[in-house]
Order: sequence, then structure tokens, then C-alpha cells
Amino acid sequence: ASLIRLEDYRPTDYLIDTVALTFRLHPTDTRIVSRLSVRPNPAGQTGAPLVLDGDDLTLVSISLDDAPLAQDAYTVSPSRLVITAPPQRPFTLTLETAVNPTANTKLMGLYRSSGVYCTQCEADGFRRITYFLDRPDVLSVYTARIEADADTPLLLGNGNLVEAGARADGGHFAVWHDPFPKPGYLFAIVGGDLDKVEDVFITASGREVKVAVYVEKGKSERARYALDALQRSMRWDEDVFGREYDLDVFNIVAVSDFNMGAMENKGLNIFNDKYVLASEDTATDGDYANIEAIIAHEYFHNWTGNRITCRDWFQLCLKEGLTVFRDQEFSSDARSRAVKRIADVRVLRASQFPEDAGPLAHPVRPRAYKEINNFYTATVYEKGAELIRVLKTLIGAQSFRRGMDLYFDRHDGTAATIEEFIACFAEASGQDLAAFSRWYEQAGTPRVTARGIYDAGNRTYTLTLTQETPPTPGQPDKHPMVIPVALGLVGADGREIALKTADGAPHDGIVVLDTAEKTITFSQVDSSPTPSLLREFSAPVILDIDLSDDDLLRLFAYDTDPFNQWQSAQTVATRIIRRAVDDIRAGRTPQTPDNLVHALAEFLDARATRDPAFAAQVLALPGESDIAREIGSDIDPDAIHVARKTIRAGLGRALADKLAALYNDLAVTARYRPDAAQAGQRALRNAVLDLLTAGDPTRGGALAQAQFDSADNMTDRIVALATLTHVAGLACENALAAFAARYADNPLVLDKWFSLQAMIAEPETLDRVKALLDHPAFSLSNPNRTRALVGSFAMANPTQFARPDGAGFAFVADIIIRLDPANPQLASRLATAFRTWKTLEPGRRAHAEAALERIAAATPLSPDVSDIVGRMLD
Ligand code: HT7
Ligand code: ZN
Repeated sequence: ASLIRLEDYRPTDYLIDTVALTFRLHPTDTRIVSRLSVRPNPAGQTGAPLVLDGDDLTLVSISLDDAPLAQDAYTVSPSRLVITAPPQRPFTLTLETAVNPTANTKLMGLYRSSGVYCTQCEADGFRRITYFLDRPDVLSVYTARIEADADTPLLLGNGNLVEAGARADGGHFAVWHDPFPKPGYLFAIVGGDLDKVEDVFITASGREVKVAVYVEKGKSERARYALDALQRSMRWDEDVFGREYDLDVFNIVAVSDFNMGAMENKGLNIFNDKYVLASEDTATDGDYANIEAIIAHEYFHNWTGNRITCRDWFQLCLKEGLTVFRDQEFSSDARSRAVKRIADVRVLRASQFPEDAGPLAHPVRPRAYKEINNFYTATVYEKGAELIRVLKTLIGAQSFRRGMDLYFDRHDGTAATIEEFIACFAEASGQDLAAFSRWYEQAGTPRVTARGIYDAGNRTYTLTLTQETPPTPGQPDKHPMVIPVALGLVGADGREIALKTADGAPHDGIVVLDTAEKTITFSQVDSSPTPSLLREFSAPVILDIDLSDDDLLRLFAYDTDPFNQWQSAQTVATRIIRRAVDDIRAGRTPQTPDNLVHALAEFLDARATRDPAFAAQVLALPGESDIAREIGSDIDPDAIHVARKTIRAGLGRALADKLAALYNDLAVTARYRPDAAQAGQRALRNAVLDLLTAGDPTRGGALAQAQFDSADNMTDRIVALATLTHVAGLACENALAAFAARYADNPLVLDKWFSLQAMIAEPETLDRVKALLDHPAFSLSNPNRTRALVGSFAMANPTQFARPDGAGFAFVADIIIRLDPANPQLASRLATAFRTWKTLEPGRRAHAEAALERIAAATPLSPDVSDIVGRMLD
């Protein structure tokens, strides 16, 4: 595939104002008639040929202004239709194409999922339906007429339903019209026989909107939570961003074969059913939270993505980073803000930091790509959301809201750029944001080093901050970034010290580090303070601060910022586990130090039950990949695994009595609710069980068995089962069998079962995973199944994926090669599991390289996998 560059952007030579589509749905031979009203683009090149994109298409007929087009007037292939000399005036182009939805295993374009016809057009799937100017800056008004047999009673499209009726052949039809101009990637239709839950939402201005969630027959009760989340999202966007919904209907359809989480098609969101279906018996508290977040995310795209879309795919973060920020804020308002922030930062560090530090690093707004599907990354989404947060911190909440209003006003109905977005905030705040824009251009995670000196004589505290961003592919030299460092000073007595500048004026607690080095002096500081830096994780950076364990544990106890309370305990735990890794690699036995034991003991006694969800985050010590990231090179995943296990065992033993008492006290007796309060209580109780089991597997195993047997909800049941898989033995196998029997008819729940087994950190796991490929409920052609089994093994089982004999890498490489011809997007995402391979110790690194070379040499190889593997090997 060739390289597409941002600097090569130019407008199209033609525009398409309206698109009228007729679909005659058929399982293997669907016909699509597309009538396009085309006109030359004043901003384009006069007289240019009209070049339409296609992908795997068969052209049945073509006419211009209703007269068949002569054969020498165009050239056509499955991937392109060129009208050599189109009229230089408005004209109508009518095309008929034929596609086979049943054979469409790529799940892009029109496909069938368990008998349901559905579409996926982002990023470049519309061209798999008809020839088109398939790029986000071509905005058209769409009308879709869908015709189907009686066995497909439900026919949905974008916009509003304008007509429906019977056909003479016994079939029926529906016509949907979407008055809002949109790019082809937001087009969608659905045809099927589905059940629904529905309601009416009254908008702020009093308009009625019919809202509905469609799911497979018999599953509608499990869609109620999603419907409720949708209505809460609609209200929140009115309240917080002043954004009202704009059509008469909003439909969500859940399908079981889907490459990603969900898709924001205008008025017709299509979802992976994993992010719709939930009941207390089948979904965990985490599943409920994800459903709420993703329903909100797709809904929020109606304004940030649909009403204002992207000029080109380089601007992807314009809609994705901003919409992730919006969904994070929604969840923070619906749940605990501090716990949400901690959870989001954990995700950022686990998914984006490694990307930014490895061969796949790219700017939030990339400058070039070969395959756009490979740029739906943690950098574009999660770091993109962090940049919106940084912007808000820099200009303040009021200017931020004014900037958003200006953006909506100015760019509604257009395809915009990051520059246009930032200009709105520069105007609204009166600030020059040129230096801030660098965040969108420069890849890599800045490292901020902080050093403080207390001067008792002058009662001053002087803090020096420096920054450095490491080189990334194609960007050897870096400029300083604009980094807001939110901070406070905590006195020796644990109290917050009022911040005063050197001349005695109050300081707002935000130091903007916008040069390589900056020094700030605070005055009237009566005793040597402990700095609490990067509060609420005010910028996506790595902070290096020379605080002692005792200083950090003081912050853990006294900091007024809950994020930094949590961070301080994590930093101490990370240091301890890192020392344990060194011990293990040197043949010494690691010890669990008393300082962390005492701090946690005090925390459990005095504070844990005050905010159980927060306490659960504290008890969940840094994961193995967190430790690996901190170590950074020459990584031995087995040493990290043993080190972490040993430290947790020490903590579990030392705190056993307190943990056992808490476990009893925290039992939830009320009827199950997925809300934050109850979920928090379960989260803490289950974190307690986990630590207790680490210290005493026999005692923990017995508690887990009892919990497994008596659980009345999926959260408690799956945690008990996971705990049993850590303890191993017959009890574990019996529980796994009981779980599989109970949920034999529920593929989404069996995914949890596949995933748990794939994550067992034992050498037998590879054979277990290979055997599970033949399980009757498993199928490589279903993305959820593949992600649950192979994805969990590759992404969440570091010791077994990176086995010292290379068999884990070889297995995943085999699967990627097998998957690629059928579903390149899925294969390519799986391949990113190798993204940290260069940080491994030499033996494992050689095995990883061999596996990657083998994938690279496979034929045929999709552009998706070729691009990802090529960059990783570079
Ligand atoms: N905008 C969507 C991203 C997307 C996608 C979704 C489903 C299948 C393929 C896809 N390619 C890109 C989802 C979102 O971020 O909201
Ligand atoms: Zn999105």
C-alpha cells in the first residue's frame, strides 16, 4: 500500500450533493442502485476525470442523466470507477452494483451477522457497497430505500422513516431520509428480525424522539440498561454541552459479529452486542460501566463527529479524542470522578504509553499512513482525550465551554480540522495556543523531572521542573511541550499549605511548564513540604520525582487529591516490586517491606470502607505490564510475575486478619444494582479476596469456592472463578466446567470463560488455548471469540505469550496468518500484541522477531497486517 500524506490533501474535483440508494437485500446477491447528483467542485480542478472508490465491487450497470454510459466513457475495476470526461455541470450518475453479504468476512461494507444484514462503513467501507467519493470531506444528503423479503421484517436506515409498505412480490420496503449532510462513512442500514425495547425522549426544547434498542430475539430485557444509558447521555449532552438531539428517532442495533465496540452512524448506531446486552446474571459491574460509556460515546458523536466531521482521516482525533473526553466526563458525573480518573489513567498507561514508547508510536494527529484502520489507536483516542483535558486546564472551564460553543456554531455541517478546532479556543480564551498545538504533532511521552529545595531561613520552597521527550520513529528531535502541572504542597503535619508566589500573591496551583526547564519559588512555607505534583494527572507525561518512600506514604495518607493518594501508593509498590525483580534475577529471595504493610494496614483500618471503589484501586497493585513498562528494557516477564506474586503474598499474609474481617463485612446484602455504590463495594470485597488468596491460597481458595457457589451476580461469580484459576487444581477445573455448563447458550458469557483460561500464568496454558480453538462455542470468524481467547492470551498473559521457548509467539503468529485473509482488521489488531517486543531480554526478543518475520513473509498478506508488522520490524 502506498503512503498517504497529510500535506498532499486537496479537495475533490467533484461534489455529490444527494445520494439516493435502493437496496434489494439478498443473502448472496444484494443489488444496490445508487443515484448520485454530482457537480464540479469550484475548489477542484476543472475537467478532471471523476474517480470513484470501490472495494471488491461488481458493476452491473451505469448511466449518466438516465442514459446508459458508453463503454469507452469509463473504466472500471473492483476497486475503481473512472468517468473519463464527465460533464462540467451538475449531472446524475446512476450505478448498480452487486455484493455478497454472506461472503463478507471482513465485516466492512454490507454483511450478515447471525442472519441480520448490517453495514460498517468507517473508515472506508462505503466503497464496498457502491462506487463513491469515499472520503470524509464529501458531504451528501442520503435517502435509502431498502427492499427485503418477509423474513426480514425490520428495515432501518439513517435519519427519519418517510415511507414503508408492502411489495407485490410478498416482500416489503422502507424509505429512510437523513436531512443532515454526511460523509459516506456514517451511512448505515440494517435488515433483520429483531426484538426491541423503546421509549420516548423529550428534548430540552420539547421535541419527541423515539429511542429504541434492537437485539436478537428473546434478549430484549437485557437491553434495558443500554436504553437507560442512552437517555441519560442525551440529557447530559444538553445539560453540560448544550447539545440537543436533532432527528425524530434514535436507533441502536446490537449485532454479534463486529470488528470494534460500536459505530456512530447518524441516527442508527450499530453496536457489538457485548456493549449492549447486560443482566446481573450475565454481565459484570465492569461490563455495565463499559456499556454506559460506549453508549454515551457513540451518542456524543452525533455532535462531535457527525454534525461536525473530519476533513480527512488525519483529523481522526478531532472526533475521537474529543468524544472520548466527553464520555469520560459523562461517566465521571454519573459515578465517582476520582475513581474514573484513576481507571482512565490506568488504561492510558497500559495501552497508550507502550504504543508511544515503541515502534508504533505516532502523533495524535499522524502526518502519514498506509492503512487508516491501523490508526484507530490508543494514541488517537486516549491521548487525544488527554489533550482536550490539557486544553481545558490551560484555558479554564469557562473559556473551554465558550470555545466548544464557538466550534459548534462555526463548523456545524462541515468537515473540520484540528487547526480550526484549536482556533475556536484561542479566540474564546484570548490565548495563543500555537505552542499547545505541538501536542498534536509530536509523538512520544514527555518525561518531567521535578526537584525541590526547601530554604528554612527564607521559608521558601523552590521547585525546578524539566522536560524531555524521547525520540520516536521519524522524529529524532523534540521541542518542549506545554505541560500544565497541577500541584500542591503538603506540610509535615499533613495539612495543605496555601500556595503563595515569591512576592506573596496567591498561586492557583497550576505551573505551566512550556520550556525545557522552569523554576518556581513558593513563599511563606513554614516547614519542609512534600510536593504533590501532577494532581488529577494534569498532563499525559511520565513524572520523575525524588521523593522517598516515606514522603510518598505521607501523600498516600494526607494528600487532598485522591488521584495522587492512589498514585503515591502505586509508586511505592512499583519500587518494591522492581527491587524484587532485581532480587529474583540475582537469585535472592525478595522481602515485602514493612513500610507498605503498615501504610496499607492503616488504610484498611481507617479509610478503606469510606470509599470502597477507591480502596479497590489502591489494593489492585501495579500490574505486570506496569512493572515491565517501568523497567523498560531487558525484560524477563517470568521474573516480574514471580516478584509481583511474592510481594502480594507477603502483603496478603501480613494483612490476613484485617482482610478476612473486611471480606465478611463487605458482603452486599441488598438486591443487585449495577450502580457505582454497590459496584464499589463488590470491587473492594473482590480485591480483598484476591490479596487474601495471594497470601494464603488454601484459605482464599475456600472463600472463592464458597463465593462461586453462592454468587447471585456475574461480578462475584467471575471473580471467584478467576481466583480459583490462580489457585489451580481440581476445584478450579470443576468450577470451570460448572460455569461452561451453566452458560453453554450464552456466547458473550463464554467469552469470559475463554478469556480467564487464556490468562492463566502457567506453561500448560498454551496447550489449553490450542485445545479451546476446537471448542464447539469457539469460532475464529467471530471477533469477540477470537479476542476473548487469542487476544487475552497475547495481550494479557505476558509470561505465556512471551514463553522462553518462543512457542507463545509462534502460536499467535500462526493465528494471525490464518485470520488475515478473512478479516485483516482483526488480524492486524492482534498483531499489535507484539508492539513491546524490543524491550524483552535477548532470548525472547529473538523468538518474537522470528515470529514477526514469519508473518511478514506470509502470502497473501493484507495491507493492514503488512503495515503493522512492517513498522514493528523497522
Ligand atoms: N468511529 C468508530 C470507529 C471505527 C469502527 C467501528 C466499528 C468497526 C470498524 C470501525 N472502524 C473505525 C467507533 C468509535 O470510535 O466510536
Ligand atoms: Zn468514537
